[in-house]
Amino acid sequence: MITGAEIVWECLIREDVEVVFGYPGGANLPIYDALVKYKDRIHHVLTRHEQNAAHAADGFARASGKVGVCMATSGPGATNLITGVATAMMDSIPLVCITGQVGRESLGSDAFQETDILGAMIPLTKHSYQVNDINKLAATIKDAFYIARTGRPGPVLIDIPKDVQNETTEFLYPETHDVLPGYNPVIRASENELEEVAKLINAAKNPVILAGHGVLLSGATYELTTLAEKADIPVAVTLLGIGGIPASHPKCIGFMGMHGGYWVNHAIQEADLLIACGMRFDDRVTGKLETYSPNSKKIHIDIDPTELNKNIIVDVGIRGDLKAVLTAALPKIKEATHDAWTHQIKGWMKQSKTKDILNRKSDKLYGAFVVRDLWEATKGEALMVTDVGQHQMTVAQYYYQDHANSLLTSGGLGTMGYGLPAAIGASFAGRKKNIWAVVGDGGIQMTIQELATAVQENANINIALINNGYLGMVRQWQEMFYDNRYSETPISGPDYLKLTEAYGLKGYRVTERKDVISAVLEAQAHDGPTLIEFVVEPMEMVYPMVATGSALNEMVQRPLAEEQFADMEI
Ligand SMILES: Cc1ncc(C[n+]2csc(CCOP(=O)(O)OP(=O)(O)O)c2C)c(N)n1
Repeated sequence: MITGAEIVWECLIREDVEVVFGYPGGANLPIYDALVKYKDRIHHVLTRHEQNAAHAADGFARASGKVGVCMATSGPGATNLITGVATAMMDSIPLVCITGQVGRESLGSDAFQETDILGAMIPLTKHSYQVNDINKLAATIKDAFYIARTGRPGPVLIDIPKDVQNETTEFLYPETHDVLPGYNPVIRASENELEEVAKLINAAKNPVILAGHGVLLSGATYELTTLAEKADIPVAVTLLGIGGIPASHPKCIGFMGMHGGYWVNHAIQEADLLIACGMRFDDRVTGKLETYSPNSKKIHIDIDPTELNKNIIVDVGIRGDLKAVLTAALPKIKEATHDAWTHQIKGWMKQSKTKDILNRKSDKLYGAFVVRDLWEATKGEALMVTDVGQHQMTVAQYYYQDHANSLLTSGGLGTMGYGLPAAIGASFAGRKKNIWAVVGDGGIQMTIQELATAVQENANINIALINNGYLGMVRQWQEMFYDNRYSETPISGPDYLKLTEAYGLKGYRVTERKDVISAVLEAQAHDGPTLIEFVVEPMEMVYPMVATGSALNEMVQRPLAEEQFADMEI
């Protein structure tokens, strides 16, 4: 006979969980007490806030491809998880979140630290459980892992009343998950659907593949790249699709959407066929829906049927695992070349390069210069994590990512504060890559207490803090759409060098471009967490930009600066 609390750890061990991120409290004390027995088999990371336990589990999941696990107590502990869980839900990240709850006899009585976390989490999770019978605990945990990682991945909540944690029973871990009514994640495309896909691709003159997060989640990089090569189709990537095809691959045209490449958005608008792979036509990638890619036929392949015909009506919508669908479709696709189309896209690219900040000759330190030099110093091989804001878009634009699952960023929810805890989580994924968290001075101050976690764990992460003294992305919108009224966007912060010293990590400050690469190399060579504060130009803008309500190709481009190379070689 073992306790419910022990069952939790026994189940996690059987699910091959090696690391858990969490925070103890009254209602999960039995679980934490039982952990003492399992310490040699599971590592627990004490984050400094439950939100960050969820972000760290999310970063771990994205970097490892496994299910991330986080824990919190009832009431405020559980509600603190919410932002992290919602972040994971929007980006289809598999998590199992275990919360303590008040005892069953107190449920519904507004007991101390009671919240209806089950009710609160239902819209924010893929599935949620409250386990009121200890004999169902092990099977519920088994099902939770199965649901989290299969189909379209997502977070699953398991809320466990304290008395259930204390009860005892025989432990038996089920061999397989329960039959879950209505849950059938393994769907294959029909022959008819595949024929329709092939017919459209074989007839297209100006096709574009749109590669989303589903490419990474289904491990379809090879199949997608093969399709692009075989039928000579340019590939545009979404923010979370970055790395779905190597950035250096000749068929990869780059990042699409609000801050995507001018040439990428033009290609999408002018295409005669879009092949949308594991993406969801988010408003940040479509611009104004009514004017989106007006002359194209559209194929959409996604594991989640609710995504098909949700934002964009398509000609062929296929529910299925992308890797399986592409594998089945490939033999039906004819080899082709689209030279004129490729040439046209290159022409758009050339036009826009003159306005690229990287071609600006300047002694000033811009965030984009930092990211470009970080890319060079790390040879493009770092595992990149970002926070949310201008620097995030700059990383998407200028850290040319050749590897899958190597850019971790909050895409759907856009959660400031994500970067630092997610990088800590990623450091437990066992990948031998340098980890760089690029964060803004606003975002880092939302979860800055995790510097202590990084130090306690001696996490091998490097933080590139892009300090522009503003909530930069919001300031950018105020400059463009609110007549330069910088309402509540100037933001101060601590002396970061003193702060790193106080927390006990290695700190650097860089104010000139010439020092960027050497600082990056020095930080990387240091064993343990580091932070470099890059003091950058405060009024920098991220260009190009599609304003809300504009068509995708109505992009505001960077004005040419006088200091720009006039006779630049492109
Ligand atoms: C939790 C949260 N609150 C508010 C926002 C709105 N928001 C988006 S970007 C941004 C500014 C971010 O500033 P900073 O972290 O300094 O990065 P920068 O844009 O300057 O690179 C804000 C406030 C958000 N995305 N998330």
